Amino acid sequence: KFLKSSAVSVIGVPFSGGQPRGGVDEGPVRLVEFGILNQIEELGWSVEYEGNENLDSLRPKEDPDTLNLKQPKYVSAVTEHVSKQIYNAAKEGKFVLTLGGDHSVGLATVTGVLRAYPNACLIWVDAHADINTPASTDSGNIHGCPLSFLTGIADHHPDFEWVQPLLKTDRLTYIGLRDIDEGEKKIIRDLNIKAFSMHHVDKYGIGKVVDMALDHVNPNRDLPIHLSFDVDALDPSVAPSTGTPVRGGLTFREGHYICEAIAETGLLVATDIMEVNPTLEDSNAVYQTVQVGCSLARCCLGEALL
Ligand code: HAR
Ligand code: MN
Ligand code: MN
Ligand code: MN
Repeated sequence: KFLKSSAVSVIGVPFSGGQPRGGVDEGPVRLVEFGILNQIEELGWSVEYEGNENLDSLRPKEDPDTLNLKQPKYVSAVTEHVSKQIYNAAKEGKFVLTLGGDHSVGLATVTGVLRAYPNACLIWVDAHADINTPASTDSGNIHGCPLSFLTGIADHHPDFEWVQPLLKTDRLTYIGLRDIDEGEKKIIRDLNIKAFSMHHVDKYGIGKVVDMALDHVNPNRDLPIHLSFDVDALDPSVAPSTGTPVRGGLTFREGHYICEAIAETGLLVATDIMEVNPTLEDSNAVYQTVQVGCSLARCCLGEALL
């Protein structure tokens, strides 16, 4: 309904500056090596991929912690830059598939998508809520903060002046949460953000949870959808190679069901596959994690639809 062609723009963001562990910057290249581009082509899409850009040139000479945040200038420069790539692809009516990289890159994807589609809703699939503010973050890792900037609840931060509060809190919903900081719980409660934790997945089943999530953010099924999928939403037995695994996550099928059901709406315009870190755990774990990243992406692009 919203896409103007059957082109997918694949944007690799080899970036790890939003958190302390190296290796997540190798996520995109490993997903591509595994064959994600050909797999998407086999589904009938034309694929545009410019390669993984070298983001090192955006690294500032000095980047002191500022108002609790670590590497704020680097994260800001990379995400502002990438947001423009994503906007350009989205406004041309291409499906945008972003391969992370850590989840600070959500600043870029959500901004780019919402500039192109101001009414879009966001489904954030994650073990974590990623809505800490500079004031509430304990870790200072910006991958735990993107949604506070995007919703405008973050306190002012001099390095993130470019980020506009384009995301209304009633257009945001979560699936898969199970490791939320106290400050984040308060934010979610105070702002009435619709969140489906693993408790809700257990209670209602994934089918009902996705229906309820869509009913909340997209009640008439007429708005574009952006899906941001952090692979740590999956159980560590399914996606072990990620920086902050948390037990008790989504099964293989639950993760894929989310992608399939959203694809089935015909409203999905952008997907992020984030936090694949192919340097963590053994080679079998890496294989499993990269493979699941690819299959989630394919399901978003209609693989399972009959
Ligand atoms: N809430 C914690 C923090 O802010 C952990 C954050 C995130 N980890 C992620 N993001 N992988 O989903 O530091
Ligand atoms: Mn995340
Ligand atoms: Mn996470
Ligand atoms: Mn935590």
